[in-house]
Amino acid sequence: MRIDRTKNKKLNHWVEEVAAMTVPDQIYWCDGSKDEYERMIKLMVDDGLAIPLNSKKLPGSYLFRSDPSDVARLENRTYIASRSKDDAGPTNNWINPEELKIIMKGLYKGCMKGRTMYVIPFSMGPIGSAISKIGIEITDSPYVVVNMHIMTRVGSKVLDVLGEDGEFVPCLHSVGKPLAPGKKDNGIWPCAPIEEKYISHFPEEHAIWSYGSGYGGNALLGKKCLALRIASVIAREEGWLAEHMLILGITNPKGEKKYIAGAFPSACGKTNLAMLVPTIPGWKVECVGDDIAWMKFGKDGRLYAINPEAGFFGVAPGTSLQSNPNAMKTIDRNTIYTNVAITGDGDVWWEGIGYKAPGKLIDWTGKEWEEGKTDKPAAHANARFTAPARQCPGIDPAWEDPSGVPISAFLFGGRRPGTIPLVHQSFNWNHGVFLGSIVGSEVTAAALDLAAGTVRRDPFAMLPFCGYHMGDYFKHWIEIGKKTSADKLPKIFYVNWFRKTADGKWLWPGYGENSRVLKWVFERCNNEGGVAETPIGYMPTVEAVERAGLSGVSDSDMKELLAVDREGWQKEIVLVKEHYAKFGSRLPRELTDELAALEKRLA
Ligand code: SAT
Ligand code: MN
Repeated sequence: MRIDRTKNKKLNHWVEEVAAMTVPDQIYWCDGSKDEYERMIKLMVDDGLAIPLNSKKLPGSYLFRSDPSDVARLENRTYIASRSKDDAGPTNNWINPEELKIIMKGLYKGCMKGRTMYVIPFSMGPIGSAISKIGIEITDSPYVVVNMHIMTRVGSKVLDVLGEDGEFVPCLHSVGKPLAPGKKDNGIWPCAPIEEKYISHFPEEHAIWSYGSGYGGNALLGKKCLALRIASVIAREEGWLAEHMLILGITNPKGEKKYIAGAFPSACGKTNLAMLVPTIPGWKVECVGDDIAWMKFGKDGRLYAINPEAGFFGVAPGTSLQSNPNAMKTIDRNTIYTNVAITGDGDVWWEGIGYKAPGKLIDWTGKEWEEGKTDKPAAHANARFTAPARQCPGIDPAWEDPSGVPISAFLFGGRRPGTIPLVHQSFNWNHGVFLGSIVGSEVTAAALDLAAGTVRRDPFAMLPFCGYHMGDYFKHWIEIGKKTSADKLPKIFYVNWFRKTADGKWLWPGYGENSRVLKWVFERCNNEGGVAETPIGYMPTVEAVERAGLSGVSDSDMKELLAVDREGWQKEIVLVKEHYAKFGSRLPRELTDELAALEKRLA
């Protein structure tokens, strides 16, 4: 088969090669049009894979139900196949790239029989921005096509930018379920058995091969695979940052605006923070992105961030008008829902939506479900919405600015019921990198084979997303701090919305009230705000966190939230040493120095 659909020879050749290996019935080049989106949806409705939702309540929205084995990212089937095992480091699964290619080529052989092979040209970031990157995803899943339409910028314009010899990241994906002649999916979500699923990254080649899963980050290859794992590798080569961070703009009552980026492990309310509605009068927060930030130095020596994505792929359960009103308004139209429950009249429902299930539902597995009749949740815990970012009422006016937005502060945080105060600020850049390197969240469920109460370290919230050795990644952050003057670097803060009292009650209300902490962060960026120097960093004085109009947080609560728990930190140091030991000689000296200095200050 000869392909001459584009001027880009490398792309034509790659498409030919993949088609020869996977043997699809036909090849379709995506143009990103609305018409194309609707045709794909219709195809899936006709095949029983998509269910149209109530067109009055949720116009243009559809429900998909995945296979029960294909409901989330699969960390243990995700590989970094660098030539040397050492370059993948202790936090990644490594396989020899040659061996992996033999295995995967075996799986890809004829895997698209009976299906259409879609070629999706997409841009991560505004098309043509100097910070953006082009990817081409080849997939046999129309579900992936429609999701990529929302999550990235798809279409012919991308091919124009690519030109004859432009660079792209090849992203190969198959659901791994060839169809016999004349057969259709017939309402059954296509995927391969778990032991055949592979989500593979070749960091030296900047290439992605994914097989066997149709869900989320395993299949929408622009997101975690390209925008984090491969981009982190490219960012290190080129001297910029590809981070698992939300980006928000915050404006004070005088109209002064700053942008803040923040990294939090999963299940810490990142999307809620990105879309926060402040409770303090006169302050405004606007959303640039909820998951990923790419940052490069501008001519003025400051870091400028873009959101490489164009949509939100958010967790539905727990999203309500109380926890995230902006998200609820974003997903009331043109939204793809996956694995939520539906009501009798074709509306969606999930645990934590803020109201009781209205009568009998159909749960995410397609079975009848009634409140109290079963202890299984109606929506899968990782059920998702895919919605265009432009639909968010709080979207920042500069969210598609090709030059990005200037970042004034970084936030790090996790779920920590003890030890870590509500907020503290690093003394300087390297101390801030230290704070990022020790990010962790307390494990709640019996997940991950860790006892409840254990802290799972998730440095920079990048544990599953760093495409190379985490020790080298820490070093890269140290190096970034040397590229400009200290006053131009973002200030670094560690926040913790999840402090509990000894008897297990939340000390801080969270959600919109977190704006009170953002206000202090904002002031610190202007070298203002009441501040005390402590052994762990700069902390707000009790009066410095605005509490007017806040109920339920007493002076003594505030003192507890802003105390330096020396004993707790001494225990923390022991754990950080264990954590650091994993990185061996690749752990930068600067971080062991920071740890030693902290230990000394606490003594
Ligand atoms: O499935 S995604 O990787 O896109 C989202 C997540 O699990 O963090
Ligand atoms: Mn994420």
